[in-house]
Amino acid sequence: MKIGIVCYPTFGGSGVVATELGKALAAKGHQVHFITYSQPVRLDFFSENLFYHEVSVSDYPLFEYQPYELVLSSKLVDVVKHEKLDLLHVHYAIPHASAAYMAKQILASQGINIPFITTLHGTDITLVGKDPSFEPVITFAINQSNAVTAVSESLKKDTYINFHNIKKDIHVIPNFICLDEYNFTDVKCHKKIYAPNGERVLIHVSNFRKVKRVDDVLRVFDKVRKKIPAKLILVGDGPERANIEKLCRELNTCDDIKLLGKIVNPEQVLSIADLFLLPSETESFGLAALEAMAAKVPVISSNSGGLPEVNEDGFSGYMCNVGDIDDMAEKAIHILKDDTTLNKFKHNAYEQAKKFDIANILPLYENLYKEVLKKTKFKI
Ligand code: GMT
Repeated sequence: MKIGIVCYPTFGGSGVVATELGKALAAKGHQVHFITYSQPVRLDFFSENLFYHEVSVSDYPLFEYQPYELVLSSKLVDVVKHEKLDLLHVHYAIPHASAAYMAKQILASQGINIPFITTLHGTDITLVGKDPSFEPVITFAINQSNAVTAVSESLKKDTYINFHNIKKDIHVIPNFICLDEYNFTDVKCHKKIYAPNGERVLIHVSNFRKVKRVDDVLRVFDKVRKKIPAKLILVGDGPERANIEKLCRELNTCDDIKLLGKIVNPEQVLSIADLFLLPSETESFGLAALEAMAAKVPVISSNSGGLPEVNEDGFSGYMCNVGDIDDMAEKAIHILKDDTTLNKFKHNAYEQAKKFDIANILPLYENLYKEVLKKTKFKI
């Protein structure tokens, strides 16, 4: 198949999922064309089946806001036509689903039939999308998609709750992980850099937005290190960074915390950690938790959104109510207190990650593509 993928090319989980999906499809012999405003961060190598088409919006003094969606639609028309794509798969509804709809209509007027699949990732539904300033367009674009997927049962449910006029049947296809990329042998050596005296290493990876509750990460860590020698690694960056730095000074924990900034492939740093903290307000799936488990790191997460579909309470880690830092710290101390318990949780975390191996999930997307193509082949 010839597939066009539209996504946010930056550090967000939806872009990571879209890029890894494209790479896996290309490895299976499909031709994959990424259509985005910059090269996806994890698309940094050559493959005969992978192509990248940049969407560039030219600046004009009249535009206070650049019309990205229109330029994207035009680019989609061009790429579909000239690369003879079979279908488009857009990740994150805003504004990708409506841009795909527009391209589809333009192409239909030229006798070209291009179906599009929309994958809902989270905040496009739970935060931004349900805002009245977006809602009618999102509802329309979802209904016009040839198929819609959501990354968890929880997100599917939230979509029907937040958008009353959705008529589409939503397929749940969970996020996935490429387990082969998590096979490190030099863990002990790297761990010494951050934990020279054998301290336990806690880690958090996110885009440091309010919804991630990074301040809870610091407070939990503060409680843990009062009982167990520990270090904290923070990977990522974002709007809460300044508040986090202020809080670590207030708690007097800065010497035990390393802020590493944005890291394109966090697998290696995850592999030196003993415990991952994800106390988010909401998380449609929590790809970061799955990445941690693939690196054999148990997870203490909140129990909101799709997290219960990813983290198994008492097995791959624990789940606590949002904001319950005492409970999170208590569960963290339980996991970290001795090597036998920690190793059991590490083993379980990896077992849990195996359920989401790409080998299990990729066929779900391929089958959906085939189904969509069969249904739409002769329709314009
Ligand atoms: O809202 C975000 O955090 C960004 C978004 C993204 O584009 O990375 O993340 C969402 O999609 C991820 C991939 O499907 C999920 O793993 C995250 O849970 C989800 N974030 C939220 O629901 C907050």
